[in-house]
Amino acid sequence: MSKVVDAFMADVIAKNSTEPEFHQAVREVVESVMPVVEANPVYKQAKILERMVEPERVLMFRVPWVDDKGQVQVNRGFRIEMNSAIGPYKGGLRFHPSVNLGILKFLAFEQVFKNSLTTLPIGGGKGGADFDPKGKSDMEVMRFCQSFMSELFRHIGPNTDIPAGDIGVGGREIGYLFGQYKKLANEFTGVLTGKGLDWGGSLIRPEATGYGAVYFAEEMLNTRNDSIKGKTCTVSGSGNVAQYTAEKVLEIGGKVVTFSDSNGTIVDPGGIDSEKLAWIMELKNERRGRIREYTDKFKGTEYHEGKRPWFIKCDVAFPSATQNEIDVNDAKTLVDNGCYCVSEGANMPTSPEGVEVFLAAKIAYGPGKAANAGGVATSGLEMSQNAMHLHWSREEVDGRLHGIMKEIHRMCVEHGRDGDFIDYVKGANVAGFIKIADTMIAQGVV
Ligand code: NDP
Ligand code: 2IT
Repeated sequence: MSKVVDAFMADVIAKNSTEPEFHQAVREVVESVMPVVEANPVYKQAKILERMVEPERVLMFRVPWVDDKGQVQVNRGFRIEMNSAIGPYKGGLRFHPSVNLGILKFLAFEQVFKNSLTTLPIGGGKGGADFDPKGKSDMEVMRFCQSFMSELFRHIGPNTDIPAGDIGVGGREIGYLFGQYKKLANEFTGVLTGKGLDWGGSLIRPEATGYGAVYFAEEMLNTRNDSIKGKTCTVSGSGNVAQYTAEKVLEIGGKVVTFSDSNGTIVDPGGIDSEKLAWIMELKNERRGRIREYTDKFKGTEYHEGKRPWFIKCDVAFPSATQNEIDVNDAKTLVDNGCYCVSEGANMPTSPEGVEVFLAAKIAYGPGKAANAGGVATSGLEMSQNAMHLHWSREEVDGRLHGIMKEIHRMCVEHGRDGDFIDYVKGANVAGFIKIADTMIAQGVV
């Protein structure tokens, strides 16, 4: 089987030579699903995998804007419309200086399988820009968002392509993007998700990715007659996903001991309680400060410049920052220190060698496309509410989110069980793949 995979990957690499993250994401899926493809001549004849790795459409555009000093700035904007077999393109926008075509293609590819797992009718896409919101004024962010949407608006729509947030794109950015879309399209419609509550947003959407990652961890632990209650958890990042992961861990009775950002990690051996978490939320979301400030505010805590949280002993780890933030050594350190559950809030946070370490150690390892699917699933619920011109209660949305995470877990178990062990990587990839592949066959060669 590995020869077939290598031959397939050689073509993907030759065609997309400068996109290592895309190769990484594709290889992981192809390794899982090649046995299914080889066993089903229909998939082979229809060249399903070959079609899946080719985006349906790639948009790349200039985003010019004027900064507060009156200087003209130019960024590069993208939207990858990856696969619309089961529904309109759906996926977030990332604003970060590291954004390039390959990173967005890896994210769009992951999104296709993730969205398939949500049980909802949503295809996959991703977009963004190499714009760095750090240190920019509100007005600069607004002007950038307006310029970005001035091009993007002609390509998206509530039944075509529905962007949302990701790194660097939260409620503030969605507001500016929505305002500009509405002005240009002359239409008030659910074209973005993650909107404010007063203008079509859904309750629980801000919380959904983090809550979902904890629900998924709890499902994985339940298969081992265990729970997060009383467990020590490490969380990386300090943005949207990290914050609501911590909130749900605390609610269940776990202890959160770390947060981080791209500069370093804070460690609070006594545990980050809900008051301290509220302080972090205010620091990050209102004052847009850095996580190191935590150690000035709270005594008996540590800041480790340039470090990620994985050297801290824990039972459960929630990587919630970015791709490849757990390398092979981090994975070994986690396992050696007794970590036995990893639930990925971030997209592809573990390197392939790190994943091998987790699988070899037979820990409960939930890959991002399953564990963090609660965010996009709740975006799907926001779309349903917009389509019905209705607003569901917190309980209604959270109940549906929880049910979807349980169902994703069930599908992973169905397709990933190997004796007593559950290989969630295989389970998620195969379950996500079959639905898309069968749909592509039903719809013909398009
Ligand atoms: P935010 O922008 O709210 O927060 C991102 C956090 O990650 C920040 O603390 C940031 O630190 C840190 N981070 C970002 N890039 C890097 C980097 N290169 N190295 C180290 N730290 C970094 O984003 P989200 O919380 O929304 O997203 C976090 C992850 O979750 C991403 O992988 C995203 O794709 C994924 N995700 C998000 C969903 C959502 O609904 N928002 C849904 C599913 C997955 P700093 O401030 O220093 O940049
Ligand atoms: O990676 C992701 O799933 C997201 N950033 C959320 C996408 C969405 O459309 O809500």
